[in-house]
Amino acid sequence: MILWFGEALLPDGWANRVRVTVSGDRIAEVVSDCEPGSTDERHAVGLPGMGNVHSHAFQRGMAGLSEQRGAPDDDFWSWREVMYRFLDRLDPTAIEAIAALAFAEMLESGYTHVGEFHYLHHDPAGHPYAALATTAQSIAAAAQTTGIGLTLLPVFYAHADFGGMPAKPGQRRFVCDLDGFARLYESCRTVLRPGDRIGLAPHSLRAVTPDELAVLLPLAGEGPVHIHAAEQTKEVDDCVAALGARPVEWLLANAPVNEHWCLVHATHLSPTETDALAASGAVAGLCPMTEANLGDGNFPAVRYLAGGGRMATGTDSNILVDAAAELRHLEYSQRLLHRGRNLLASDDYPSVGRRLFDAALDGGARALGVDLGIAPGCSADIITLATQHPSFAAASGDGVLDRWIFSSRGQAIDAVWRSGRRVVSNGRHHAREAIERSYRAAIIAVLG
Ligand code: NGQ
Ligand code: ZN
Repeated sequence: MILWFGEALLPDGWANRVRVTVSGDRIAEVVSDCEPGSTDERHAVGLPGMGNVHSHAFQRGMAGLSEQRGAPDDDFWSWREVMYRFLDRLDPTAIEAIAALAFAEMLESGYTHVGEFHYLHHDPAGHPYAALATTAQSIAAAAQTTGIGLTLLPVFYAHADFGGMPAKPGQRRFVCDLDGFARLYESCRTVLRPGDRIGLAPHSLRAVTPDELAVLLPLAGEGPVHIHAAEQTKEVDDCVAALGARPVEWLLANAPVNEHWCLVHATHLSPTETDALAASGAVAGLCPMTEANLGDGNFPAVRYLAGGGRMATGTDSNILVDAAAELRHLEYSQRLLHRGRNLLASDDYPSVGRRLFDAALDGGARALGVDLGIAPGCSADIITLATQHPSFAAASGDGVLDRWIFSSRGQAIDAVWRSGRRVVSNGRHHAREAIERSYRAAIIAVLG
Protein backbone atom coordinates (compact mmCIF):
# COMPACT_ATOMS: atom_id res chain seq x y z
CA MET A 1 0.00 0.00 0.00
CA ILE A 2 1.22 3.49 -0.79
CA LEU A 3 -0.15 6.60 0.92
CA TRP A 4 0.51 10.08 -0.43
CA PHE A 5 0.11 13.21 1.68
CA GLY A 6 0.06 16.84 0.61
CA GLU A 7 2.05 17.40 3.79
CA ALA A 8 3.20 15.11 6.54
CA LEU A 9 4.96 15.51 9.86
CA LEU A 10 8.19 13.49 9.67
CA PRO A 11 10.80 13.06 12.42
CA ASP A 12 12.70 16.15 11.23
CA GLY A 13 9.67 18.28 10.58
CA TRP A 14 6.99 19.00 8.01
CA ALA A 15 7.56 17.76 4.47
CA ASN A 16 5.47 18.35 1.36
CA ARG A 17 4.15 15.87 -1.19
CA VAL A 18 5.13 12.84 0.82
CA ARG A 19 4.86 9.25 -0.42
CA VAL A 20 4.78 6.57 2.30
CA THR A 21 5.21 2.96 1.22
CA VAL A 22 3.76 0.49 3.69
CA SER A 23 4.88 -3.09 3.56
CA GLY A 24 2.90 -5.41 5.82
CA ASP A 25 2.75 -3.79 9.26
CA ARG A 26 5.73 -1.43 8.76
CA ILE A 27 6.68 1.70 6.90
CA ALA A 28 9.16 0.67 4.21
CA GLU A 29 9.97 3.98 2.56
CA VAL A 30 9.23 7.69 2.92
CA VAL A 31 9.95 10.05 0.02
CA SER A 32 9.20 13.79 0.02
CA ASP A 33 8.62 16.20 -2.84
CA CYS A 34 7.24 13.65 -5.23
CA GLU A 35 4.14 13.11 -7.33
CA PRO A 36 1.54 10.56 -6.28
CA GLY A 37 1.39 7.31 -8.24
CA SER A 38 -1.91 6.58 -9.97
CA THR A 39 -2.95 4.01 -7.35
CA ASP A 40 -1.64 5.88 -4.30
CA GLU A 41 -4.26 6.71 -1.72
CA ARG A 42 -4.14 10.50 -1.38
CA HIS A 43 -4.75 12.57 1.74
CA ALA A 44 -4.03 16.17 2.65
CA VAL A 45 -2.24 15.74 6.00
CA GLY A 46 -0.39 12.81 7.53
CA LEU A 47 0.58 12.64 11.20
CA PRO A 48 2.17 9.85 13.20
CA GLY A 49 -0.12 7.96 15.56
CA MET A 50 0.30 8.97 19.20
CA GLY A 51 1.07 6.92 22.29
CA ASN A 52 -1.38 6.93 25.21
CA VAL A 53 0.88 6.14 28.16
CA HIS A 54 -1.71 5.64 30.87
CA SER A 55 -5.07 3.94 30.72
CA HIS A 56 -7.27 2.02 33.10
CA ALA A 57 -9.58 0.81 30.35
CA PHE A 58 -12.29 -0.57 32.64
CA GLN A 59 -12.88 2.92 34.07
CA ARG A 60 -14.41 3.92 30.70
CA GLY A 61 -17.46 2.01 31.90
CA MET A 62 -18.02 4.41 34.80
CA ALA A 63 -17.38 7.62 32.88
CA GLY A 64 -20.05 10.09 33.94
CA LEU A 65 -21.25 7.91 36.81
CA SER A 66 -19.28 9.62 39.53
CA GLU A 67 -20.35 13.20 38.85
CA GLN A 68 -23.01 13.27 41.58
CA ARG A 69 -22.27 14.43 45.06
CA GLY A 70 -21.82 11.67 47.59
CA ALA A 71 -20.62 13.89 50.41
CA PRO A 72 -19.96 17.64 50.61
CA ASP A 73 -16.25 16.92 50.71
CA ASP A 74 -16.11 14.62 47.68
CA ASP A 75 -12.59 14.26 46.41
CA PHE A 76 -10.18 11.83 44.76
CA TRP A 77 -10.46 9.42 47.68
CA SER A 78 -14.25 9.28 47.66
CA TRP A 79 -14.17 8.86 43.86
CA ARG A 80 -11.86 5.90 44.42
CA GLU A 81 -14.48 4.23 46.62
CA VAL A 82 -17.04 4.63 43.84
CA MET A 83 -14.52 3.21 41.38
CA TYR A 84 -13.86 0.20 43.64
CA ARG A 85 -17.59 -0.53 43.89
CA PHE A 86 -17.86 -0.41 40.10
CA LEU A 87 -14.93 -2.72 39.41
CA ASP A 88 -16.24 -5.24 41.95
CA ARG A 89 -18.91 -6.22 39.45
CA LEU A 90 -16.80 -6.70 36.34
CA ASP A 91 -16.21 -10.15 34.89
CA PRO A 92 -13.70 -10.87 32.09
CA THR A 93 -16.39 -10.44 29.41
CA ALA A 94 -17.37 -7.01 30.71
CA ILE A 95 -13.73 -5.97 31.01
CA GLU A 96 -13.16 -6.89 27.38
CA ALA A 97 -16.30 -5.11 26.15
CA ILE A 98 -15.52 -1.91 28.05
CA ALA A 99 -11.85 -1.93 27.04
CA ALA A 100 -12.83 -2.39 23.39
CA LEU A 101 -14.89 0.81 23.42
CA ALA A 102 -12.09 2.70 25.19
CA PHE A 103 -9.52 1.45 22.67
CA ALA A 104 -11.75 2.21 19.67
CA GLU A 105 -12.21 5.76 20.98
CA MET A 106 -8.46 6.08 21.44
CA LEU A 107 -7.87 5.11 17.82
CA GLU A 108 -10.60 7.50 16.67
CA SER A 109 -8.89 10.33 18.52
CA GLY A 110 -5.37 9.66 17.21
CA TYR A 111 -3.82 7.28 19.73
CA THR A 112 -2.47 4.15 18.02
CA HIS A 113 -0.71 2.53 20.99
CA VAL A 114 -1.84 2.30 24.60
CA GLY A 115 -0.10 1.56 27.87
CA GLU A 116 -2.67 -0.34 29.89
CA PHE A 117 -1.90 -0.02 33.61
CA HIS A 118 -3.62 -3.22 34.53
CA TYR A 119 -4.37 -4.15 38.13
CA LEU A 120 -7.76 -5.82 38.00
CA HIS A 121 -6.14 -9.25 38.20
CA HIS A 122 -8.35 -11.51 40.32
CA ASP A 123 -11.96 -12.65 40.34
CA PRO A 124 -14.58 -10.64 42.25
CA ALA A 125 -13.94 -12.67 45.39
CA GLY A 126 -10.26 -11.76 45.19
CA HIS A 127 -9.02 -15.22 44.14
CA PRO A 128 -6.61 -15.60 41.24
CA TYR A 129 -8.31 -16.96 38.13
CA ALA A 130 -7.31 -20.53 37.20
CA ALA A 131 -5.58 -18.99 34.19
CA LEU A 132 -3.66 -16.23 35.97
CA ALA A 133 -3.74 -13.78 33.06
CA THR A 134 -7.49 -14.10 32.43
CA THR A 135 -8.24 -10.37 32.70
CA ALA A 136 -5.03 -9.43 30.87
CA GLN A 137 -6.36 -11.69 28.14
CA SER A 138 -9.55 -9.57 28.10
CA ILE A 139 -7.39 -6.49 27.56
CA ALA A 140 -5.38 -8.20 24.82
CA ALA A 141 -8.58 -9.37 23.13
CA ALA A 142 -9.91 -5.80 23.12
CA ALA A 143 -6.62 -4.64 21.62
CA GLN A 144 -6.94 -7.35 18.98
CA THR A 145 -10.56 -6.44 18.14
CA THR A 146 -9.75 -2.76 17.78
CA GLY A 147 -6.25 -3.09 16.34
CA ILE A 148 -4.59 -0.76 18.86
CA GLY A 149 -0.97 -1.45 19.84
CA LEU A 150 -0.59 -2.58 23.44
CA THR A 151 2.05 -2.12 26.07
CA LEU A 152 0.64 -4.20 28.89
CA LEU A 153 1.70 -2.91 32.29
CA PRO A 154 0.82 -5.56 34.90
CA VAL A 155 0.53 -3.81 38.24
CA PHE A 156 1.99 -4.96 41.53
CA TYR A 157 -0.30 -3.81 44.34
CA ALA A 158 0.12 -4.98 47.90
CA HIS A 159 -0.88 -2.33 50.46
CA ALA A 160 -3.56 0.20 51.30
CA ASP A 161 -1.06 2.89 52.23
CA PHE A 162 2.50 3.83 53.18
CA GLY A 163 4.10 1.72 55.87
CA GLY A 164 2.94 -1.57 54.32
CA MET A 165 -0.64 -1.16 55.55
CA PRO A 166 -2.76 -4.24 54.79
CA ALA A 167 -4.86 -3.92 51.65
CA LYS A 168 -8.54 -3.07 52.10
CA PRO A 169 -11.39 -5.37 51.03
CA GLY A 170 -12.08 -3.11 48.03
CA GLN A 171 -8.56 -3.80 46.80
CA ARG A 172 -8.81 -7.60 46.90
CA ARG A 173 -8.87 -8.00 43.12
CA PHE A 174 -5.47 -6.27 42.80
CA VAL A 175 -3.34 -7.80 45.53
CA CYS A 176 -0.46 -10.21 44.92
CA ASP A 177 2.54 -11.33 46.91
CA LEU A 178 5.88 -11.09 45.17
CA ASP A 179 6.00 -14.72 44.04
CA GLY A 180 2.43 -14.66 42.83
CA PHE A 181 3.13 -11.49 40.90
CA ALA A 182 6.21 -12.96 39.22
CA ARG A 183 4.04 -15.85 37.99
CA LEU A 184 1.32 -13.48 36.85
CA TYR A 185 3.86 -11.32 35.02
CA GLU A 186 5.10 -14.35 33.10
CA SER A 187 1.54 -15.40 32.23
CA CYS A 188 0.82 -11.90 30.98
CA ARG A 189 3.57 -12.28 28.38
CA THR A 190 1.63 -15.13 26.81
CA VAL A 191 -1.37 -12.95 25.88
CA LEU A 192 0.65 -10.46 23.82
CA ARG A 193 0.63 -10.25 20.01
CA PRO A 194 3.73 -9.60 17.93
CA GLY A 195 4.66 -5.93 18.31
CA ASP A 196 3.01 -5.64 21.73
CA ARG A 197 5.19 -4.89 24.73
CA ILE A 198 5.18 -5.56 28.42
CA GLY A 199 6.35 -3.26 31.19
CA LEU A 200 6.40 -3.29 34.95
CA ALA A 201 4.01 -1.19 37.01
CA PRO A 202 4.57 -0.95 40.75
CA HIS A 203 1.29 0.85 41.49
CA SER A 204 2.55 3.65 43.72
CA LEU A 205 4.71 4.21 46.77
CA ARG A 206 1.46 3.88 48.70
CA ALA A 207 0.78 0.35 47.48
CA VAL A 208 4.37 -0.94 47.23
CA THR A 209 7.04 -0.82 49.93
CA PRO A 210 10.65 0.17 49.14
CA ASP A 211 11.75 -3.44 49.77
CA GLU A 212 9.14 -4.80 47.40
CA LEU A 213 10.11 -2.25 44.77
CA ALA A 214 13.72 -3.41 44.92
CA VAL A 215 12.67 -7.04 44.42
CA LEU A 216 10.33 -6.19 41.54
CA LEU A 217 12.57 -4.01 39.40
CA PRO A 218 14.69 -6.80 37.86
CA LEU A 219 11.49 -8.19 36.30
CA ALA A 220 11.37 -5.17 34.01
CA GLY A 221 14.70 -5.86 32.32
CA GLU A 222 15.13 -3.14 29.69
CA GLY A 223 11.36 -2.66 29.45
CA PRO A 224 9.35 0.30 30.69
CA VAL A 225 8.64 0.92 34.39
CA HIS A 226 5.51 2.93 35.21
CA ILE A 227 4.46 4.14 38.65
CA HIS A 228 1.83 6.56 40.00
CA ALA A 229 3.93 9.27 41.62
CA ALA A 230 2.47 12.33 43.31
CA GLU A 231 -1.12 12.89 42.31
CA GLN A 232 -2.60 14.08 45.58
CA THR A 233 -1.13 16.42 48.19
CA LYS A 234 -2.21 13.93 50.86
CA GLU A 235 0.00 11.28 49.34
CA VAL A 236 2.93 13.69 49.25
CA ASP A 237 2.43 14.49 52.95
CA ASP A 238 2.04 10.82 53.85
CA CYS A 239 5.17 9.96 51.88
CA VAL A 240 7.18 12.58 53.74
CA ALA A 241 5.91 11.17 57.03
CA ALA A 242 6.66 7.55 56.07
CA LEU A 243 9.78 7.78 53.94
CA GLY A 244 11.22 11.14 54.88
CA ALA A 245 10.95 12.54 51.36
CA ARG A 246 8.37 13.59 48.78
CA PRO A 247 7.47 10.77 46.34
CA VAL A 248 9.39 12.03 43.31
CA GLU A 249 12.28 13.14 45.51
CA TRP A 250 12.33 9.69 47.08
CA LEU A 251 12.19 7.87 43.75
CA LEU A 252 14.98 9.96 42.25
CA ALA A 253 17.18 9.29 45.27
CA ASN A 254 16.35 5.62 45.84
CA ALA A 255 15.31 4.03 42.55
CA PRO A 256 17.18 3.82 39.22
CA VAL A 257 14.86 6.33 37.54
CA ASN A 258 15.99 6.81 33.94
CA GLU A 259 14.62 7.06 30.41
CA HIS A 260 12.80 3.71 30.81
CA TRP A 261 10.66 5.13 33.58
CA CYS A 262 7.32 6.88 33.35
CA LEU A 263 6.19 8.78 36.44
CA VAL A 264 2.44 9.00 36.07
CA HIS A 265 0.79 12.02 37.71
CA ALA A 266 4.06 13.63 38.77
CA THR A 267 1.64 16.39 39.63
CA HIS A 268 2.92 17.82 42.89
CA LEU A 269 6.58 18.75 42.49
CA SER A 270 8.78 21.22 44.30
CA PRO A 271 10.93 23.35 41.97
CA THR A 272 13.94 21.18 42.88
CA GLU A 273 12.04 18.00 42.06
CA THR A 274 10.80 19.52 38.81
CA ASP A 275 14.34 20.23 37.64
CA ALA A 276 15.68 16.89 38.85
CA LEU A 277 12.91 14.92 37.16
CA ALA A 278 13.50 16.86 33.94
CA ALA A 279 17.20 15.98 34.12
CA SER A 280 16.56 12.29 34.84
CA GLY A 281 15.39 11.46 31.32
CA ALA A 282 12.23 9.86 32.69
CA VAL A 283 8.88 10.65 31.12
CA ALA A 284 6.25 12.53 33.11
CA GLY A 285 2.99 10.74 32.28
CA LEU A 286 0.44 13.55 32.35
CA CYS A 287 -3.30 12.92 32.27
CA PRO A 288 -4.69 16.45 32.28
CA MET A 289 -8.36 15.56 31.73
CA THR A 290 -8.49 12.93 34.47
CA GLU A 291 -6.35 15.07 36.77
CA ALA A 292 -8.89 17.88 36.33
CA ASN A 293 -11.82 15.50 36.76
CA LEU A 294 -10.38 14.12 40.00
CA GLY A 295 -9.31 17.50 41.37
CA ASP A 296 -5.65 16.51 41.56
CA GLY A 297 -3.82 19.76 40.93
CA ASN A 298 -1.61 21.35 38.29
CA PHE A 299 1.67 19.94 37.02
CA PRO A 300 4.42 22.61 36.73
CA ALA A 301 4.69 22.12 32.97
CA VAL A 302 6.28 25.47 32.14
CA ARG A 303 9.29 24.95 34.36
CA TYR A 304 9.52 21.24 33.54
CA LEU A 305 9.59 21.70 29.76
CA ALA A 306 11.98 24.64 30.05
CA GLY A 307 14.30 22.25 31.91
CA GLY A 308 14.19 19.79 29.02
CA GLY A 309 11.80 17.39 30.73
CA ARG A 310 10.15 14.61 28.78
CA MET A 311 6.38 14.25 28.84
CA ALA A 312 3.59 12.19 27.37
CA THR A 313 -0.16 12.08 27.84
CA GLY A 314 -2.49 9.43 29.14
CA THR A 315 -6.25 9.13 29.17
CA ASP A 316 -6.14 7.41 32.57
CA SER A 317 -9.79 7.11 33.75
CA ASN A 318 -10.99 7.54 30.16
CA ILE A 319 -13.56 10.05 31.38
CA LEU A 320 -13.29 11.57 27.87
CA VAL A 321 -10.95 9.91 25.39
CA ASP A 322 -9.37 12.57 23.21
CA ALA A 323 -5.68 12.97 22.39
CA ALA A 324 -6.02 16.59 21.27
CA ALA A 325 -8.03 17.53 24.35
CA GLU A 326 -5.32 16.19 26.67
CA LEU A 327 -2.75 18.51 25.07
CA ARG A 328 -5.16 21.45 25.07
CA HIS A 329 -6.02 20.92 28.69
CA LEU A 330 -2.35 20.83 29.63
CA GLU A 331 -1.74 24.24 28.05
CA TYR A 332 -4.95 25.66 29.51
CA SER A 333 -4.03 24.46 33.00
CA GLN A 334 -0.89 26.55 32.74
CA ARG A 335 -2.74 29.59 31.38
CA LEU A 336 -5.11 29.53 34.33
CA LEU A 337 -2.24 29.04 36.74
CA HIS A 338 0.08 31.73 35.36
CA ARG A 339 -2.52 34.00 33.74
CA GLY A 340 -0.65 34.11 30.47
CA ARG A 341 -0.96 32.63 27.01
CA ASN A 342 1.06 30.28 24.81
CA LEU A 343 2.98 29.15 27.85
CA LEU A 344 4.17 25.81 26.54
CA ALA A 345 5.55 27.30 23.33
CA SER A 346 9.23 28.22 23.24
CA ASP A 347 11.70 30.17 21.12
CA ASP A 348 12.33 27.06 19.04
CA TYR A 349 8.67 26.12 19.00
CA PRO A 350 6.42 29.17 18.60
CA SER A 351 3.43 26.87 17.97
CA VAL A 352 1.99 25.44 21.19
CA GLY A 353 0.33 22.63 19.25
CA ARG A 354 3.55 21.55 17.60
CA ARG A 355 5.58 21.72 20.79
CA LEU A 356 3.12 19.58 22.68
CA PHE A 357 2.54 17.14 19.83
CA ASP A 358 6.28 16.58 19.35
CA ALA A 359 6.94 16.24 23.06
CA ALA A 360 4.07 13.81 23.60
CA LEU A 361 5.00 11.74 20.55
CA ASP A 362 8.59 11.33 21.69
CA GLY A 363 7.74 10.77 25.35
CA GLY A 364 4.94 8.39 24.46
CA ALA A 365 7.18 6.21 22.32
CA ARG A 366 9.84 6.01 25.06
CA ALA A 367 7.39 5.26 27.82
CA LEU A 368 5.69 2.54 25.80
CA GLY A 369 8.90 1.01 24.49
CA VAL A 370 8.01 1.45 20.82
CA ASP A 371 9.05 3.56 17.83
CA LEU A 372 6.40 6.02 16.75
CA GLY A 373 6.81 8.21 13.70
CA ILE A 374 6.44 8.33 9.95
CA ALA A 375 9.83 6.81 9.22
CA PRO A 376 11.15 3.63 7.62
CA GLY A 377 11.11 0.70 10.03
CA CYS A 378 8.40 2.12 12.26
CA SER A 379 5.05 0.42 12.65
CA ALA A 380 2.70 1.91 10.05
CA ASP A 381 0.66 3.90 12.57
CA ILE A 382 -0.58 6.97 10.74
CA ILE A 383 -3.47 9.38 11.09
CA THR A 384 -4.95 11.80 8.57
CA LEU A 385 -6.95 14.84 9.50
CA ALA A 386 -10.31 15.75 8.00
CA THR A 387 -9.03 18.91 6.36
CA GLN A 388 -12.47 19.69 4.91
CA HIS A 389 -13.45 20.53 8.51
CA PRO A 390 -13.87 24.32 8.58
CA SER A 391 -11.35 24.61 11.39
CA PHE A 392 -8.61 23.74 8.90
CA ALA A 393 -9.48 26.39 6.29
CA ALA A 394 -6.24 27.79 4.87
CA ALA A 395 -4.12 25.95 7.47
CA SER A 396 -0.77 24.32 6.86
CA GLY A 397 2.15 22.97 8.88
CA ASP A 398 2.12 23.77 12.58
CA GLY A 399 -1.10 25.73 12.06
CA VAL A 400 -2.83 22.42 11.36
CA LEU A 401 -1.77 21.10 14.75
CA ASP A 402 -2.85 24.28 16.54
CA ARG A 403 -6.26 24.17 14.91
CA TRP A 404 -6.70 20.47 15.60
CA ILE A 405 -5.72 20.78 19.24
CA PHE A 406 -7.45 24.06 20.07
CA SER A 407 -10.47 24.36 17.82
CA SER A 408 -11.73 21.21 16.18
CA ARG A 409 -14.31 19.84 18.62
CA GLY A 410 -13.11 16.28 18.22
CA GLN A 411 -14.13 15.88 14.58
CA ALA A 412 -10.70 16.38 13.14
CA ILE A 413 -9.58 12.82 12.48
CA ASP A 414 -10.42 11.27 9.16
CA ALA A 415 -8.55 7.96 8.84
CA VAL A 416 -6.25 5.94 11.08
CA TRP A 417 -3.95 3.13 10.06
CA ARG A 418 -2.50 1.00 12.78
CA SER A 419 0.18 -1.54 11.97
CA GLY A 420 -0.56 -1.05 8.26
CA ARG A 421 -4.27 -1.77 8.64
CA ARG A 422 -6.91 0.91 8.26
CA VAL A 423 -9.05 0.82 11.40
CA VAL A 424 -10.80 4.23 11.31
CA SER A 425 -12.53 5.91 8.35
CA ASN A 426 -14.45 9.19 8.47
CA GLY A 427 -13.55 9.39 12.14
CA ARG A 428 -15.30 6.11 12.96
CA HIS A 429 -13.73 2.85 14.04
CA HIS A 430 -14.57 0.08 11.58
CA ALA A 431 -15.93 -2.22 14.28
CA ARG A 432 -17.73 0.52 16.22
CA GLU A 433 -21.21 -0.90 15.81
CA ALA A 434 -20.37 -4.32 17.24
CA ILE A 435 -18.17 -2.77 19.94
CA GLU A 436 -20.99 -0.44 21.01
CA ARG A 437 -23.45 -3.33 21.13
CA SER A 438 -21.22 -5.38 23.44
CA TYR A 439 -20.42 -2.33 25.55
CA ARG A 440 -24.10 -1.48 26.09
CA ALA A 441 -24.91 -5.07 27.00
CA ALA A 442 -22.01 -5.16 29.46
CA ILE A 443 -22.97 -1.88 31.15
CA ILE A 444 -26.63 -2.85 31.40
CA ALA A 445 -25.61 -6.16 32.99
CA VAL A 446 -23.23 -4.46 35.42
CA LEU A 447 -25.53 -1.62 36.48
CA GLY A 448 -28.86 -3.38 36.05
C1 NGQ B 1 -5.99 3.88 39.74
N1 NGQ B 1 -6.29 6.24 39.50
O1 NGQ B 1 -5.08 3.07 39.97
O2 NGQ B 1 -6.95 3.63 39.03
C2 NGQ B 1 -5.90 5.21 40.40
C3 NGQ B 1 -6.76 5.25 41.63
C4 NGQ B 1 -5.19 4.79 43.51
C5 NGQ B 1 -5.66 7.41 39.54
N2 NGQ B 1 -4.68 7.52 40.38
C6 NGQ B 1 -6.34 4.29 42.66
N3 NGQ B 1 -6.04 8.41 38.80
O3 NGQ B 1 -4.41 5.63 43.06
O4 NGQ B 1 -5.07 4.31 44.61
ZN1 ZN C 1 -3.66 5.60 36.95
